[in-house]
Amino acid sequence: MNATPPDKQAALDSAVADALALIDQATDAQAIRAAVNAATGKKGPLAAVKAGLGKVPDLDARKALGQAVNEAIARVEQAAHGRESVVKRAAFAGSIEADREDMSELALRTSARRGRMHLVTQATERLEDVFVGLGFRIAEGPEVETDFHNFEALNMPPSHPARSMWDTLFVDQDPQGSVVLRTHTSPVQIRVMQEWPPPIYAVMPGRVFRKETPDATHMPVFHQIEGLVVDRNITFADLAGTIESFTKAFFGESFTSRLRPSYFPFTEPSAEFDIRRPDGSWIELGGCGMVHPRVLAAAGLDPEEWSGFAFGFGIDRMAKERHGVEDIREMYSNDVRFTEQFS
Ligand code: FA5
Repeated sequence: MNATPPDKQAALDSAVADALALIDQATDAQAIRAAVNAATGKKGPLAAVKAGLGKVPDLDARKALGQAVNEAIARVEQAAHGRESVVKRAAFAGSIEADREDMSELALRTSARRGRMHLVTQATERLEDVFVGLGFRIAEGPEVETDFHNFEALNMPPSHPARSMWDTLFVDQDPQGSVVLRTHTSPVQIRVMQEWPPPIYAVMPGRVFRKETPDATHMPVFHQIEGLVVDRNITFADLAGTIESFTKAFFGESFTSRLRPSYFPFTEPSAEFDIRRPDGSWIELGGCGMVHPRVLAAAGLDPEEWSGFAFGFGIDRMAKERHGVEDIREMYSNDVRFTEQFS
């Protein structure tokens, strides 16, 4: 069998090499097909060799050359197929990358961004738990109060000097001065006594308002929890015992309490309630005392039959003490990084 003439074989080899180089560089199916067509198409080098077949006189030589041309075409096609599958896989991988959804923000929102209750809410709920454990019921009253409940029924008639103990915010409503933003939770004592028949064991948490400049221990809007006990034969010892039990339950066994003589128009005798921290320092948390007979009478109870004690603690100050927060204003900075420190 005659071999392909060397010059023809060289032309075929160089045409195939050119085609393979183009195919190798192609990055999409279109470019691959273009490279194939350039080599095998009608005007391509392989077609030119093929066209010369008729001029080969020897039959065997013609056959051999025809076979060589077919082999050259097959090599180009094979290379094209191989390259096509590589390009296809790359395109698929690229489309997956392009379609990828960034879920990282979603993950952040569902885990790290889970909310926590505000320190004051946490403290209020804990206080309620402690007092419910001691046998108290929970009551609430309005934040916008009448002068009667906020002052008068609490033994502070109009122009009583003790009214100036609270820097009052008035509601602009006629008759002027008759409606206030409650300055303390003590008016809820009156409402509870008016509604519930004694014996009464109640705590009344809520928001209160005073015209005050914020500083490390004061806010113009803050929270108190009022306590009221009305029963027969209630003494100051009951008050002191309740406050000590509460101190240990809320702050822990390493804290103790003391009562310092003080003055409130609605209690007699009255006291200030301080707690002693484990480091020996004292901090004032609230006022307390035996319910004044005039207050019992104003709420419709007979002071000869009933006696009681009351207290009012600052919840924000308690939360501050319990968590060692330096400045009460930090609790209202609305900075999540602050709140997240407390679970
Ligand atoms: C009263 O408001 C009385 N009603 C308490 C009371 C109730 C006495 C029942 C007797 C019987 P006082 O103004 O001292 O008292 O406030 C009580 C507590 O609220 C304070 O000890 C303090 O812990 C807290 N407090 C007062 N003013 C502020 C303020 N501006 N910001 C944060 N906490 C405050």
